[in-house]
Amino acid sequence: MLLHLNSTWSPAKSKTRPVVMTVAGIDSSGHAGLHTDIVTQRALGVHAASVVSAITAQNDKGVFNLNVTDSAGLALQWRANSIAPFHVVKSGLLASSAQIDWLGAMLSELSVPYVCDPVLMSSSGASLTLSNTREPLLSLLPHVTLLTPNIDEAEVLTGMKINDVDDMPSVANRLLEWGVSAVVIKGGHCHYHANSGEKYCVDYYASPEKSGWLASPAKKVCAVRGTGCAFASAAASALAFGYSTEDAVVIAKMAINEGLDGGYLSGYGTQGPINITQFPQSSHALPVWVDELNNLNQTYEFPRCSNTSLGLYPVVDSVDWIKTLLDAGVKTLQLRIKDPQHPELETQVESAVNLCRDYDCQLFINDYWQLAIKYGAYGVHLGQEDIATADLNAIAAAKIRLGVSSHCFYEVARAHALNPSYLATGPVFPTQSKEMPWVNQGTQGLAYWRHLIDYPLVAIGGIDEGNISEVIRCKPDGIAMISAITQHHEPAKQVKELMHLIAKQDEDHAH
Ligand code: 3NM
Repeated sequence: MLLHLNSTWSPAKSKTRPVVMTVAGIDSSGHAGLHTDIVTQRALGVHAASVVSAITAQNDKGVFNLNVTDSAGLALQWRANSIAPFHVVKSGLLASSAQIDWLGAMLSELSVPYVCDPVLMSSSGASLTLSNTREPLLSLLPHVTLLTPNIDEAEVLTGMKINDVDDMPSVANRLLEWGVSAVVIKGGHCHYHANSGEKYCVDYYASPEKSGWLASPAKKVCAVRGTGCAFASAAASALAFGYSTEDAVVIAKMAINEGLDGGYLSGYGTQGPINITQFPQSSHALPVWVDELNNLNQTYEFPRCSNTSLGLYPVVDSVDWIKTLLDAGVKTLQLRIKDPQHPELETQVESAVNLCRDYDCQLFINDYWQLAIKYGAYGVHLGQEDIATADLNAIAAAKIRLGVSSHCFYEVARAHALNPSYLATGPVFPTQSKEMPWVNQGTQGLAYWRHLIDYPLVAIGGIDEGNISEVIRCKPDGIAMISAITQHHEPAKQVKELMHLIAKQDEDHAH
């Protein structure tokens, strides 16, 4: 089940939590390893069960002792934890080939996701394993749902060199060829310098279905450790909630960004731990997702909506509908004609644009951005599939507003890269008007996005007169609807009543 957590959500209120089983080592300094895994997983809202692979004596200066658990000890911890179901397995330090072989045997009997953080050495540079574990780790790769190496680890595993970020995709592809379902190579201090002068921390994600770059502006932070453990733990927690691997890496990057801001020096050393304290929820932590690294050189400046309170936002498929709704007083509209072969497509767009201009109504044309440019529409609304193919520069140059659909963290991060005029999020409730592979977000999900997103936010999907009050309480800027208007026996009356409800609650909020 996919769970969205709203801004006031607290793990303590939740009676049942998914479980992540982590196999990793204890770092006595408390800066990394299992300490970081447990703190991060609990902060994100899952239960952290653990299998201790090794107890290390270490600090910022080095590793002074490595006490490795034998296979019988590992098996007993695993078995003790297995009396209850667990939802994801996460591994950090696996300190010997015997431990890796043992974990491989356990995983071959399981079907839960497995996040592998291939820890090979401490950040002080000291080895943390009894022997070279590269070969045994390679044999684990076919079990891996998400592999999270840093640059050094990706180089050791593949034997390939990463001199700069451009080298990351071929290394990730090699790891996919070797059997992992998805990999994210964390760029760490290997920054990307965009033409704008902005320096980005970038991670490269690849799976057979999707690939792309997660980027956040590089920060000046104190010397924190444990970021690798925290990233993998946050991603494992997200997978335990049912998120996809793309969403999991966006959530993990957000958690890291928040945890870096909260990082501190521990008092007895020159370093300290990353400090993740919550399921991520600050807008500045949201990375951008770009399909190509070069897209980071592109900054878009779509005009803002004149009236950012978009209000009731009917989505209709003809000029006849538009006339009716303009007369009823609607101020934001979308023309959505799904058939590109529609015989009157172009005249419908032209008439709709002219009519809405006369009524001072913000009209968005769904999909047909060339026609929107040709007739000078107020805005264009694009789905995620269209982002890669539409000429966004031409839309921006025509000074046409851009609205983008989103359904999950990955899509929000991808839209964020475009700096759109508004972001639509859905489906809030079950809808019959569009084929919908996405889980309903509910009002909890909508409230979460409202808290996180700085853009004008449009709620869509399954909204009607029965549930609109719940939606209004989440304070989206626009409420988009199809069937509750187009299938109503008195659409003009329906629209007036819905607009009245929105205006009334807006007034109540203002007082
Ligand atoms: N987009 P109704 S839901 C066009 O979630 C559309 O992106 C959605 O229709 C999304 O108001 C949707 O009848 C259909 O449920 C909305």
